[in-house]
Amino acid sequence: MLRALAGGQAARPEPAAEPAPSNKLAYLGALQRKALWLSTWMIHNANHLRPSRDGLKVGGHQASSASAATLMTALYLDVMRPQDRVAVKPHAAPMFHALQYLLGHQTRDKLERFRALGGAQSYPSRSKDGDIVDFSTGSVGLGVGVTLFASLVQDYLRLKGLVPTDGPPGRMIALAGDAELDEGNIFEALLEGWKHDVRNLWWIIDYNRQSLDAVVSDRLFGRIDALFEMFGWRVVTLKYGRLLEAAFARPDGEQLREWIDSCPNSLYSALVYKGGDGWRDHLQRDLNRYPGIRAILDEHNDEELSRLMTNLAGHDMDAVLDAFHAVSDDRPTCFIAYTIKGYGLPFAGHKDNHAGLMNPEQMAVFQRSMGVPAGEEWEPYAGLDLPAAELAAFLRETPLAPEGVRWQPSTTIAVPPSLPVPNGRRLSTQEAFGRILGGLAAGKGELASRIVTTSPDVTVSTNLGAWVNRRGIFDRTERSDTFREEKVVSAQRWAMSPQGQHIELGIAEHNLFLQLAALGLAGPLFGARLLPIGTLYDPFIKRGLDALNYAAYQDARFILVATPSGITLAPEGGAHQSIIEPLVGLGQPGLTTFEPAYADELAILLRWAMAEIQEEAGESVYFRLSTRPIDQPQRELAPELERQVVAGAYWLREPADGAELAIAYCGAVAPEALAAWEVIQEDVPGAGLLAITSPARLHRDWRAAVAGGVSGEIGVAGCLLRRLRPGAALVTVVDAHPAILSWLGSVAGNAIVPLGVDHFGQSGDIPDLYRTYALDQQAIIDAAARACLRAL
Ligand SMILES: Cc1ncc(C[n+]2csc(CCOP(=O)(O)OP(=O)(O)O)c2C)c(N)n1
Ligand SMILES: [Mg+2]
Repeated sequence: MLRALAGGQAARPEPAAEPAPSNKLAYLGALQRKALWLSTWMIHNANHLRPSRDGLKVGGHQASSASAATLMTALYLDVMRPQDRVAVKPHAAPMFHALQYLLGHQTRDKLERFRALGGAQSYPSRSKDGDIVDFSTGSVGLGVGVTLFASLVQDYLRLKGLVPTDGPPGRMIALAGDAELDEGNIFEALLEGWKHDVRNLWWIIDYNRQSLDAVVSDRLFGRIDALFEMFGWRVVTLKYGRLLEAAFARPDGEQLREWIDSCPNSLYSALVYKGGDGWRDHLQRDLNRYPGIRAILDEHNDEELSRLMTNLAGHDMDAVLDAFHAVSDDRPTCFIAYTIKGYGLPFAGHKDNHAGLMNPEQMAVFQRSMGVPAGEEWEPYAGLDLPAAELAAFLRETPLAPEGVRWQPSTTIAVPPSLPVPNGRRLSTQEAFGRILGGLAAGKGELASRIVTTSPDVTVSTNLGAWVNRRGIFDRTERSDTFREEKVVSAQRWAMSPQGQHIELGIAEHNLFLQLAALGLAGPLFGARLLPIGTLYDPFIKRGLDALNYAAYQDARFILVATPSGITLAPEGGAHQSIIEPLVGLGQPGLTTFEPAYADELAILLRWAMAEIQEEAGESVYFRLSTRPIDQPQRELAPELERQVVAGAYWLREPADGAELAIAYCGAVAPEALAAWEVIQEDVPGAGLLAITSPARLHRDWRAAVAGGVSGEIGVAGCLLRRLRPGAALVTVVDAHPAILSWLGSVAGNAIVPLGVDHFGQSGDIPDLYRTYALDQQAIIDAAARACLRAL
């Protein structure tokens, strides 16, 4: 095992000057015991005592919780301060709930309904467990990563004076499973954090050397400490507990250390599982090489030997407290805490224990060993050998005990009734976006001061240039723009300072979404609302999709501007053209998606989005924009039309009542749809042209309307399409997968021919590509003819 960092008892900072109260260790020891009991009992109750109606195993992670019992008890009941924020490793949720219960922030009812509807969640969840959770976790690696970006957000707010700075900053803490470090996103975050000189960050690795399938290889962790140190982190290794350290200090005791250090992970784990006689057997076999161990074997019975050999520092409260309290500066710190998965439970160390559950017989034995009387399983202090009143008083004094301190209130930022529409006869939506934001940057209002933009190395090419020129790039320190100082001409200023309002990221879309998750939680996490806008290339949404889902899952609020997109990005070819992203936008909970065609629509929608992300029941907003300049309608949008733009669709050309045909388009193909409509309406007088700004909103509205059970209710799309004859022909056209609109055929029973792209793109110009992929004027006219035939 223990081979991994053999000899590497890394520098542990000196213990804090202030001594711990003498009985603190006893209280924490007792409460840790209770938290272990409650975490296992809540899982047992869910699996064995609650009646099952579906025959499914309920599950829960007794071993993962036990592994983190000491670390989490130390954190929650002693070390953490109200301003600290934590991402708990997903599979320690039961331990988390147990500790919250002891603190008085979780109810017995929810524990009894662990993993049931409305009960404590399987994995800590902001949206389901509420105010006790800082960061949701579940998809391994993301919780760890988001803490890094949250520390950057904290700096951003403090350096600008947007939050009080008289108190110390919070520490952003991730309690990570060791296998989480297999996820690449952690290292992407680490690189980005180094560039931004992140502070106040603690990553505590529960190094139990087990993942889901088995015991992990010894090799990786041999490099982990060096890797963190390379990025400027302090590494504190918590390897051996006090008992083992004392044994090593005996004459020849070093031989025991050597034996353990050279023991492979899998053998150590197997012996943990086998217990005292297993250890004795193996140690005796090695006495020739390590004769100094004999005295230790002679002086310990099997039970004592087992306790000694499993005395890793991650289960030694004294060692854990010392290590945590010793860190008082803001340097990012990685604690590698050696632990045993399932510590204290019958399957401790067994390679298959990840989803293992104690059976009723094992649980009965465990209950006796915990001294918990039957019927008092949920009692907070039953079976502990310290007076309940003292434990309760100790808990009341812990810094996290007071109610209502975690989620911070923040004020709403006023959004003006309208944003100016960029003028120009020909514009792309991307250019319009850049100009609207550039206009806001020039203003002095509070709205602009709360906007923060971020982009993974595509700031300029997604048209954030004007914004950045005016508002600057954020950095903890002033950094001059060398090109400007050297008088090299550039349209783009690139100076950095704490006042900057753009966070420039390296190319890693995962990082962008984690950054947006953290920025989008600035209100509840730190008490100051930000209006984050992230830009990226549309096809690379796929690159960070799990992190986008993660951000949405925890209800972080932000605006995502994805551009360029589709085969409309013609010469760029298939590698840069997006196809399925609008479907992602439609399917992703927590996200509202728009694909406007014209600048005036975008101005309305961007304003709406800034208000929407601040609504209690609002969502984040995703815009899919294009680089194709198109002729702009010269018009004043009436309030009713504005409402329709937001609702998702309006008639660009009204149909006659009972019309035989309509063309519905979305986004950059507007000119082709318009040109086709002009030809078609000569043959089919009264044909309509429907402008769709949000397939996603239309779909959601339609679903809600038909699910509502009101007879004849077919929502916004239905009301629009009802203008046509029942069963009339409908052609939909979009530079994306056609499924994004093809469902429209079923809204009012139209004969539909959906056009769109369902093959990889390729290089070309727009006329060639639109012809090849059947999006051009002729393709629309042909599709209309086919739809009319189907509609007969
Ligand atoms: C992204 C992702 N992939 C796979 C899983 C399934 N999974 C759950 S736990 C786990 C292993 C976790 O091991 P570790 O992080 O060491 O946790 P611990 O040993 O503390 O339980 C895996 C692969 C997941 N939750 N998330
Ligand atoms: Mg593990």
